Amino acid sequence: MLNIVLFGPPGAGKGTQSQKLIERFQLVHLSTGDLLRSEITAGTSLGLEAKKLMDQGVLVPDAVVIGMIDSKLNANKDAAGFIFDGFPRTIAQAEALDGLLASHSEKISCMLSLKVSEEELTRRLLLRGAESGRPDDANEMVIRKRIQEYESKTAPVAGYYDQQQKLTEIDGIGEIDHIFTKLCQAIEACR
Ligand code: B4P
Repeated sequence: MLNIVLFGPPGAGKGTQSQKLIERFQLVHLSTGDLLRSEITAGTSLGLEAKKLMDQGVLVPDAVVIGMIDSKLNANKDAAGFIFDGFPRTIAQAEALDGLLASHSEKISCMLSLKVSEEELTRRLLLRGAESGRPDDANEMVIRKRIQEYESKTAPVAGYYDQQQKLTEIDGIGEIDHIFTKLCQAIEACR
């Protein structure tokens, strides 16, 4: 199996690039952001709780997202592999993911980390907020909070994979297709 963690701050291009990578490599896309937004749209109690946190720009509890990933792994046992988009976002989530994959005799192949400046992230997210109306993209204060959450809780996850020699950093500024080519090259190198 090819199991890729696509990593980076909010607005780095994870969702954008995941769409292209799943087509190229025939992988199952697991985005915890998308899974949480589906729960919100469905009006479940999990979705209602998550919405309060997401609208403030803070992370939802580890146990919630780990549970969602666990059930998706179990539902896709025949997959050629997975792209984890926006997960893991804490060290506890990274450790849990290793445990879940090990229980299926699997492991992470590599982590690809998109590097983008805070100024560019804010510009992209405000633009998307204006176009899509996504509440956590509409307000600059919330965007700054999401970037702070990333710096304090999520950025250390890159070190976790670096210790396992699975981390590749990619410049996430520039043409989407050019960044996609660099991601594909990095995936070919880690297969
Ligand atoms: P996510 O849905 O994961 O949101 P995100 O990180 O902001 O989006 P992403 O990074 O995928 O956006 P993209 O770059 O594709 O999370 C939302 C919230 O859910 C979190 O704040 C948190 O509360 C919660 N959550 C999710 N997962 C969690 C977890 N594991 N644990 C706890 N809480 C969790 O796109 C951004 C924009 O940039 C787009 O408009 C795109 O068109 C544009 N863009 C992309 N590439 C570009 C490029 N090269 N040049 C110019 N623009 C580009």
